[in-house]
Amino acid sequence: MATTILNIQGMTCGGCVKSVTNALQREAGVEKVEVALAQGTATIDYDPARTSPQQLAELVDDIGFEARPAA
Ligand SMILES: [Cu+2]
Repeated sequence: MATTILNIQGMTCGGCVKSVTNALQREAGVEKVEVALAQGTATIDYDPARTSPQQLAELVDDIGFEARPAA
């Protein structure tokens, strides 16, 4: 299991947090998602054999936000 942090732009309310959380949790290999609205981040525990930070960021982009893996 690995952990990654995504920086996410465009989240403004609890509904956004829920949308991002749901999108990430649907992805195979994602174990745990914690979205912090104030910081604009998502901390994700995932199986590196099944998904990647880049792919997770794309999922968030797909629902209308702008995400990129924190360096
Ligand atoms: Cu919102």
